[in-house]
Parts: sequence; structure tokens; C-alpha cells
Amino acid sequence: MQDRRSGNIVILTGAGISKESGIDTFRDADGLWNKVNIEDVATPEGFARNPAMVHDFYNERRRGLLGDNIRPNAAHAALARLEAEWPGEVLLVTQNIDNLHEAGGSKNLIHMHGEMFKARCEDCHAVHDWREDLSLQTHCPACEAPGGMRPHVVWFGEMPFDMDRIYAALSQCGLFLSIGTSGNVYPAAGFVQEAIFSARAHTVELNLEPSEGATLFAETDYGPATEIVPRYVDKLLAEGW
Ligand code: BV8
Repeated sequence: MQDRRSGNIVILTGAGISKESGIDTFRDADGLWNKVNIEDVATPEGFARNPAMVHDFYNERRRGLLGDNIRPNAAHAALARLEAEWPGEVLLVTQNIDNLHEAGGSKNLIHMHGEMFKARCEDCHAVHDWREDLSLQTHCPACEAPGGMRPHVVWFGEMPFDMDRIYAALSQCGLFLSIGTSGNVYPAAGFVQEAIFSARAHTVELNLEPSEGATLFAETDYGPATEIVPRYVDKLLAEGW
């Protein structure tokens, strides 16, 4: 069992942590997946069928993330403070493709579903930092080939990134903290069971409302992330879990 005041922590975040920064979630009433059909815009099949439509979908979201009004909130800042002040290892695994955790100061971070500000060439597989629109006319800066660029984002049916590193961290954590995710999407939604069975970790859910996996957590707190995450980080730093 890990020491509750210094053991390793794995944090999983979802769209809920960025909601108060002005970024839509996916499954709330005003969520993204209620406005577009997942199969059309977030699968490799959808991209193959209509790449221009998928580029438009991501170009609009990428432009939105570049707005001056989109900034990290108190929950992002609290997780960066935890990483800086906690005596043990803190690994932050996010399902989000925005860059608010980095902007909020987190460093030990995995974007398991990719990043909106990166683009990948399907011809040479080079990954580039990217803030402009993408289209079928976009040339790859590395191999010069046109038409092969796509968002460096994990679509449904594709393998999330860094899974080995994530499962290794889950098997050695004393605390698994899930924040702002509905627990609908796998393999992320299965991390809580992995932490319980492979590390006998203490598990905590911080969310606006109970997620699909709420009953699996030993401890829960519900409310807006900007309120409950800083409060929980203060408690963790003062007395452990
Ligand atoms: C995989 C990037 C194999 C794109 C995303 C058939 C065929 C193939 C696969 C499957 C299949 N059936 C099932 C699957 C598996 C599938 C899956 O889980 N489907 C679901 C729908 C059933 N998963 C996959 O395909 C994954 N790959 O399985 O590969 C494999 C298996 C095992 C191990 C390795 C590999 C790939 C999934 C990744 C898809 N890409 N995103 C993009 O962003 O455009 S997923 C998408 O949902 C989002 O990106 C997001 O990351 C993810 C999860 O959503 P949440 O973050 O939880 O957001 P949501 O809106 O749902 O919830 C928000 C929560 O916040 C709510 O609970 C709300 O109450 C709360 N909240 C709101 N406001 C606040 C708040 N909380 C706090 N404060 C607030 N203010």
C-alpha cells in the first residue's frame, strides 16, 4: 500500500474540467455530440468518407480554442500546484485535446486522445505543431506530400496514445483521481478498475454529477470543477488521501 501522504497519484481528466473555461463538453445537453454525428466526424471511416467535412469540424474547434477568452481555470491551476508540491509522482492523463493543462502549468501530462494543436501526415507519419486550418490541399512540411494531413487526434476505433505508460502508472499508484468525465469512453472509463485491481488504489471522483462509473469510486464529491478541485487539492496537500 502506498503512503497516503506521499504515494504516487494518477489523475484522469475529461471535458468537464475545461467547461468553465468556455469549451463545450460532449455529452451534456449542450454538448458537441448532440450537434454532430460521432460516426461522421470522429472516426477514420467518417474521415475517409468526407475528409472536407471532418477538416471543417476540427478547423472550427481549433479556431475556437485559439480565442483570447479560452484560458485555464482554477481547476487546471490546482492540478499544476499539486504536481509541483506533492512529494510523490503525479501523472496527469487527459482525454481532452485542448492545451489548458499545459497552459495551467502541468508538465507530467499525457494526451491519450491526442492534441488539437498538432497535425499528422498519413504519408510520412511526421507530427507537427499546428494552429492553422487543415484541408486536403495542405502539404506536409516534412515530406511535402499534399492531401495526407489529419488532426493528431484519436478517433473512435483508433488506439489511444501511451497506453503502456498509463497502465504502468495505474499499477503503481496509491490514488486514482477522476475529474470531469462521464465515464462513457473506453479504455479511459476502465482506468478506475485497473487502479483498484492492480494497485489497490484509493479512488476519488470529482465531477458535476455522478458518472457512469460513480459506484466504483471509494470517495466522490460533486460540483463545478473550479470549486471542488482546488478544495480537494488543498485537503490532499494538508492531510493526504
Ligand atoms: C479503442 C478525441 C481499442 C476526438 C475522443 C466499436 C468499435 C470500436 C471501438 C469501440 C466500439 N464500441 C466501443 C468502443 C470503444 C470506444 C468507446 O469507448 N466507445 C464508447 C462511445 C462506447 N473507444 C474507442 O474507440 C477508443 N479506442 O477502444 O481502441 C483499445 C481498447 C483498449 C485499450 C486500447 C485500445 C478511442 C476513444 C477515443 C475517441 N476520441 N476524443 C475529439 O475530441 O474530437 S473521445 C470523446 O469522449 C472526447 O474526446 C472525450 O475525450 C471523451 C470522453 O468524454 P468526456 O471527456 O467524459 O466528456 P463528456 O461530455 O462525456 O462528459 C463530461 C463530464 O463533465 C460530464 O460527466 C459532466 O457532468 C461533467 N461536467 C460538466 N461540466 C462540469 C463537469 N464537471 C465538473 N465541472 C463542470 N463545470
